[in-house]
Amino acid sequence: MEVDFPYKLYLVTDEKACLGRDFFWVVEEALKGGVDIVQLREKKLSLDQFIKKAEKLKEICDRYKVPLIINDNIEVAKHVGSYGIHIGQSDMPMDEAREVLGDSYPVGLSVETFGDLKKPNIAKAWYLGVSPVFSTPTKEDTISEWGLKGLAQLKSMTEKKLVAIGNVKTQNATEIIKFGADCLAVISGICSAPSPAKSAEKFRLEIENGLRFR
Ligand code: TZP
Ligand code: MG
Repeated sequence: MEVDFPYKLYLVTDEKACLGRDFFWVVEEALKGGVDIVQLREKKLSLDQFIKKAEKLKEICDRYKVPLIINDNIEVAKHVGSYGIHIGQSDMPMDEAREVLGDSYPVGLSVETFGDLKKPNIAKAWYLGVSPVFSTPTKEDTISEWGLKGLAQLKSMTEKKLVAIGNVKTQNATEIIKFGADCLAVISGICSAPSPAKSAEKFRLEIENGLRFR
C-alpha cells in the first residue's frame, strides 16, 4: 500500500466529546484551525443514520479539501465515496477489507502491541494508528499504552507513517512528535476545547515545533 500519508493533524470525531455543541460546527471549526484529515467514528448509529451523517461530513470535508476516513464500515465508506477507512485489531480483518476495496484503497490500521507489528496485514496498511499512545478516558477498553518509549521503539521498527492517538493534548503534542509520531489523532483535545479552531491551530504549532527535533 504505497499511498502517501502527508497528514499531520487527524481529527477523530465523537459526538459526546462535542459537549452538546453542534457536531458539524465543531468539525468545521477544527478544519478552519488546521485539521488536515478527518475520521468519522460511530459506534451506535444505525446504518441509515451513519450514512446520513457521513454524507453531510463528506460535503464539509470536500469544501476544505480534506480527506474523510470512515471507521470500520465499508458500506458507509463506499456509499459516500470516502477517501479511506480505518480498522482496529478487533474489527474486520484487513484481507476482508482488501477483498472488497481493492489494493489501492487507503486502509489505516491500529496497532496495540509489538506483536501486532508481526502480523502480515501490516504490509497492507496505509498508516499505523499507535493505539493508545497514552490511556484516555475517551476510550476505556484499552489494556495498555505505548508511552513515549514504546512509540520511539515502534518508529525504529517500521517504515509506515505513525499516527498517535490517546490523550493527545496541546501540552504533550511536541513531545509525541519528537518521539516519532508523524501525525497526531485527537478527539477530546479538539472536540471538547472551548474553541476547536484555536485548539487545532495550537496543535499545528506544537507539531511544527516537534518536527524541528527530527
Ligand atoms: N483509539 C485509541 S485511544 C482513542 C481511540 C479512538 C480515543 C482518543 O480520544 P482522546 O479524547 O483524544 O484521548
Ligand atoms: Mg474499531
